[in-house]
Amino acid sequence: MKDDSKSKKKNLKNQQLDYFRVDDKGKKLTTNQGLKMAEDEFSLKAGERGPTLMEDFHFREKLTHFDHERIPERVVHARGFAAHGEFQVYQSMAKYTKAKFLQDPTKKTPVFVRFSTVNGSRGSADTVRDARGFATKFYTEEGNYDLVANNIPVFFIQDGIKFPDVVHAFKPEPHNEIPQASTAHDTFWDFVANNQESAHMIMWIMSDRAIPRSFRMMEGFGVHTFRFVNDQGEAFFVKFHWKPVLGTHSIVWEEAQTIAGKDPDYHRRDLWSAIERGQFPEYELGVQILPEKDEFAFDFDILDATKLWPEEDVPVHIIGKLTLNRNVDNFFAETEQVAFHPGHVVPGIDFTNDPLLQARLFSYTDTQLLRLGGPNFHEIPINKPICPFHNNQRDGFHRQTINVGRVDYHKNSLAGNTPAPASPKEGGYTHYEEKVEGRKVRSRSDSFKDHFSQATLFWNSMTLVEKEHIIDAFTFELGHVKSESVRQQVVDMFANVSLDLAIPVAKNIGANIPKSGGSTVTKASPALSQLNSRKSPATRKVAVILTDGFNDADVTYVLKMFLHYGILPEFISENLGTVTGSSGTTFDVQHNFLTTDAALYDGVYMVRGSHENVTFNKDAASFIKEAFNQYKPIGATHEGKRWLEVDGIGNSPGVVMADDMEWFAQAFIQAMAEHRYWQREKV
Ligand code: HDE
Repeated sequence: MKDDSKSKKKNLKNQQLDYFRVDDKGKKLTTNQGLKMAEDEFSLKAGERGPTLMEDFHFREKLTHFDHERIPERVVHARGFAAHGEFQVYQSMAKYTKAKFLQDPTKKTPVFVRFSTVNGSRGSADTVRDARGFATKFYTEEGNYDLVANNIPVFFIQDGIKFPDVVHAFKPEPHNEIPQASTAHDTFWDFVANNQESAHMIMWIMSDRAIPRSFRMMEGFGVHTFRFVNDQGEAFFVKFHWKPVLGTHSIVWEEAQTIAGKDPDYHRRDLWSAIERGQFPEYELGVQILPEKDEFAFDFDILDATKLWPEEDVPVHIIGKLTLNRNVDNFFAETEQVAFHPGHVVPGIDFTNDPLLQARLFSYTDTQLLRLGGPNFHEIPINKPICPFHNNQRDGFHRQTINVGRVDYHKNSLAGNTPAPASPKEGGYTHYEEKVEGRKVRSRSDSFKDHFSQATLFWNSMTLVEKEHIIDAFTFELGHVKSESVRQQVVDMFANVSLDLAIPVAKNIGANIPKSGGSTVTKASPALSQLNSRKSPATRKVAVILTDGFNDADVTYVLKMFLHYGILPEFISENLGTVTGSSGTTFDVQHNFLTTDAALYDGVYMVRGSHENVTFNKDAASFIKEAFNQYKPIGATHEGKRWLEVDGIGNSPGVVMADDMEWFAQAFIQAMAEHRYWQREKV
């Protein structure tokens, strides 16, 4: 598998980045001016115990550079992780769009994808409750196209002028900068209660969608309604979706909290190591397409970013595949410096009048000017188009291009009036000629005023267990809100979504039961429930717990089956080093119970061995209990079964015990594909 990944790596590189890659290994140390230095440990001093001299240019250069190593973190989506890959369309989309990268199924377009949390700082934990960013830069032959998406299909607000308000409210409170990367505080919920357009997004944020299992198991949504335009100038409304091939899956809240402490880099590590192993993450691109004549065919406004198009009403057509197949060489140069912008489009992709989208078209360049220190950020290798680009823009901080010649204006005669605008036939971008008329007003169309119907649609679409998780999440969040008034306002607000939601939450947090509320919306959209998503045992991580003297043949057989299904075993024993079976087989031990936690695994396989250790046995029993309470598959063979005798775990759903190894392997792998056994009562 490894060799395969290496050869793919070679083929799929974005060639232009190669030019900038520098490998320092084996080289002599120089200053930034290229001067070889004979000493790098001691500053230049007047006498061995004397003061450092101003003359020491090497010391000054090294320290000055270090002092300036940080740039401002992104104001939102500060914590992120990215990888390179490729995109390939399944069939030509010429009927709907002239975008060249969506025409030819044999063509691979290089991409760079950055995943992120929204709220926390750069150093915050990966598994916090939050939306996730899913931003893709397609390096197309017609210029860069950025699909700057989230893993939630709707947004908190309808008009971009409110973005600073919602972000101020969800960030740590300004007087004491608490809490980090969490919405469980007064100002956020005060915003929610007083800006009720947030209701639908809040339902998603309180759901399991906000605690994904992996970046590899998240959907992505363009959120806004965009436009496709074909060669004949015909336009269609379009919504973009990414569907992960492994399905959409989450962790449970207790795990999210434990992992935030045990492995704050959980999602980073997961993505990085999947790519290193050659288990390349894959996502299919889906589009919902509406002809222009259907603009007003719905009971919501398609320009309203707090609304989704139910997939049952407007089907998602799968049109291509994204594969992430190469990790970055350098986090700062690539992941930190990449600059996305919803306004980076190519011919065939255009905007609509969604007021949230319109605001984004301003904000993203503006933010890069500060973050990346000037107007030339498009020259940073990760941002540079792979096609040639020419215009009369010049100068500015950190300019790299050396434009030759004296003509830097348009129109001109001295350079034959070049660079010259390209006609549409030559690939020149023209904006879709939408007819627009109206008075200048600061107001919102009445068609944007229903804030609750789709929040209820979402609630109606959840299974019982997903609903329970939403109630628990509201309880956790509001339980951290100090203001009784804010708590009550939120409960009363969500009574408009469902009393089945608002009443239990009110009880849990000691608020008054709402006197009115309820919804007449009975519609559900099964596509919104994650439990209807694809399931697979592939890339799931199993803790294999064993001691010396285990049954070699049995364990080897099960591991062979794991490998076959792409399941990843990790060995836990008394000590790191090796563990030895009764016939002498040895395995490398990655962890003991002090260095890991059940929350970090998708399942547990209990092997045990002949060696008995009272403390280890006790720790093993609590490890199993934790995995059991997180509804994970548990398997045990031979001696391992004795660990399951605690608290009647043995007879529960998703617990596989057997001595027939063939049967065991099949049943346990099937249980791994099931992921969670919600029907279990906690012990
Ligand atoms: Fe963003 N957003 N956003 N956003 N957004 C940024 O741009 C903004 C919105 C999204 O990995 C910033 O370069 C406004 C929706 C992602 O680098 C900033 C509004 C969606 C990323 C900005 C929105 C997103 C950003 C901060 C409302 C889902 C991370 C740093 C009008 C479709 C990209 C930066 C990356 C980042 C502004 C709303 C997705 C400040 C004003 C809706 C994935 O420019």
